[in-house]
Amino acid sequence: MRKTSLMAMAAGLVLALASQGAEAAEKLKIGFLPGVVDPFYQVMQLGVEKAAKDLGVDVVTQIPPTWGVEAQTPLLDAMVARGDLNYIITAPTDKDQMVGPLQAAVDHGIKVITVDTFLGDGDYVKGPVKFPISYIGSDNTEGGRIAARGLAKAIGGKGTVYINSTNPNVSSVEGREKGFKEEMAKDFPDVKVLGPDYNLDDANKATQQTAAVLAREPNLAGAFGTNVFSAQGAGTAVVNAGLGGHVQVVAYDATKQAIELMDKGVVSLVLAQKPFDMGYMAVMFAAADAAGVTSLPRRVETGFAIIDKENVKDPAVARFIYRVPGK
Ligand code: T6T
Repeated sequence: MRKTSLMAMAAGLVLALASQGAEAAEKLKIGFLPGVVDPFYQVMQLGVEKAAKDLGVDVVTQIPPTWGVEAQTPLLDAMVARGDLNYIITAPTDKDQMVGPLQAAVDHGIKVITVDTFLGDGDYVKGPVKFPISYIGSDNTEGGRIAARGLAKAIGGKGTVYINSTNPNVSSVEGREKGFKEEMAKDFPDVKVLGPDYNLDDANKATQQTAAVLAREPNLAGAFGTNVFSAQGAGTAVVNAGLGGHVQVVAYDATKQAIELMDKGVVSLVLAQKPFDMGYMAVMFAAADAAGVTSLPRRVETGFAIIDKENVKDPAVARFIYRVPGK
């Protein structure tokens, strides 16, 4: 969704909140708990903060230094213990293990919106987990299919490709792996898929893992990095091995580094998610819920910008590269 139309919706919401009386707007306090420190969530935070400013709500942000339930749960527990939050906007770092801690937040009267990753199977109407107001994020299975088509095209429809990913049981990357494998099996029978290896969201580990695959598979044609650190590691290993342009890399997440690797001919396709929109919309949803809206969609797909060498200079596309002022 374009930022301008988000702003227009927010303006309507401000009026709705105002008509409820200033008190309701003043009372709203939101906790923002993303997955980890990375450019994707930093851009999401910009969206959260912009919406909070536009809508006149308070936000408290806690960002786990590393990916995982062990790092995220204590921060969540501390948010709940504050006792002053009405909503928590979060990216659960495990689709099953974060159900209990987030259910505890709900039991303390805090409403939950998940962004980027979901709980259970992501179907908050009919699935096993129903308490979040909504999931706002990418259709990651579709993103995996797009990545597969892009990589298959880049390698001429045949050869061996490799997936480097972060962790099992994370809805986002799991969807990407699934979509990628399904699409290759369906439409590209001459492409063999290796992996995934799990790097635990560590770019150095992703580099080592990809280097090991390059060493034992001299004919490797391509690699798919399923997020910022996976793509960074895969790209770096290809560069270190002097195989830029010979081994094609598809990168999920539009970091500056992924774009630089595309300029060097190492990365052939970059999938930009819309983290700003995810953050902005999540705050809007919280405000709308607080204003009494009872028909909010339980799932919102925010879409992609698909970036390649041909369109990377087009401002309509380049605006989706993850840019964090001062970083
Ligand atoms: O790819 C994003 C996010 O969508 C995923 O859930 C976790 O990794 C990132 O934050 C990128 O590092």
